[in-house]
Amino acid sequence: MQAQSRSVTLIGAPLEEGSGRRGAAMGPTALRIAGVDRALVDLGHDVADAGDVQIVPARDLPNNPKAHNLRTVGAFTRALEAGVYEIADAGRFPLILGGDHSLSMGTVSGMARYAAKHKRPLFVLWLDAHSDFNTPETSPSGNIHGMPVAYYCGQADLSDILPRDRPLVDPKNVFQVGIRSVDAPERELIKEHGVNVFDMRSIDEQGVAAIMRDILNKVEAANALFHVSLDVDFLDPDVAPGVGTTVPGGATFREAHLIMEMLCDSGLVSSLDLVELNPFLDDRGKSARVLVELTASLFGRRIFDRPTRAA
Ligand code: HAR
Ligand code: MN
Ligand code: MN
Ligand code: MN
Repeated sequence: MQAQSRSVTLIGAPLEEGSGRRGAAMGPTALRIAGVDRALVDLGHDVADAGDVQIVPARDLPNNPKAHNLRTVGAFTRALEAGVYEIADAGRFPLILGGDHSLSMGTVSGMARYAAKHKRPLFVLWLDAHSDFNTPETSPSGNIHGMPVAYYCGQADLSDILPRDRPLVDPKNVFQVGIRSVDAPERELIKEHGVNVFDMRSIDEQGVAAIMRDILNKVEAANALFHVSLDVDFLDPDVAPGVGTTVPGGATFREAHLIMEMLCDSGLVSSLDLVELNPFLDDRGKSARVLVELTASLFGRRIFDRPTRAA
């Protein structure tokens, strides 16, 4: 199958204040140096780079000791929500270069607004070692990059940050794959709200192909828009060491690759975040290059064509 040619807009989100350390703000630069734009152009896509998102200071937001740097994260959330919505509404594919994972509060919210405009649900594929479903109340660290799913699903309070009428994501439409680090109160919230979790044990037992087929069938049946959020720590630290929160026992390069190829074949993906890359901790650009390779696979790079799935 020849992958469809797409119009893609890159947008950088140099945000690190949602994580507990410095370095992720260099992520967009590293991804550009690793050639994310060139990889897509070489595959025949129309690529525009909107540069880094411009934030407006959010001095109206409260300081919350349980949600560190909420003003900075909130400013990025507002700018990314609007930016991603506009890119999608112009008929283009938003590709967000992060930045720590708190940026997904904005990107997913923007796609949720775009989906609602077209009366479609938004489904989310969350590729991560972590569930990121803490609230400021349950978080052991106060770092907002452990909370974005709770925020965009409405379990943490978005109403100070975005207008109250903004659509939220149904937790039952969130599919998390690769999970291997969940805090105890976070686990209770996940069970209570019906987030779909495929942890590393599920990958070992079922394999990523069966898991992805199941998820893609649900996206298709719901006629949903589909946002993919790829956290570097989804991958095993041997594959991608350039991240602040490595957790052993992650996905292999081949598993990640197959997921991207299946996403490509499905033609269902509407937007993509690349998050948590910390170039300061990377090994000679290795992790940035892996992210670019995986992005290329999602956009159609392949070794040989495969027969299309029977309709
Ligand atoms: N669960 C921990 C916390 O909330 C660690 C979260 C780390 N998050 C990320 N993103 N690296 O997935 O503090
Ligand atoms: Mn439209
Ligand atoms: Mn994450
Ligand atoms: Mn993570």
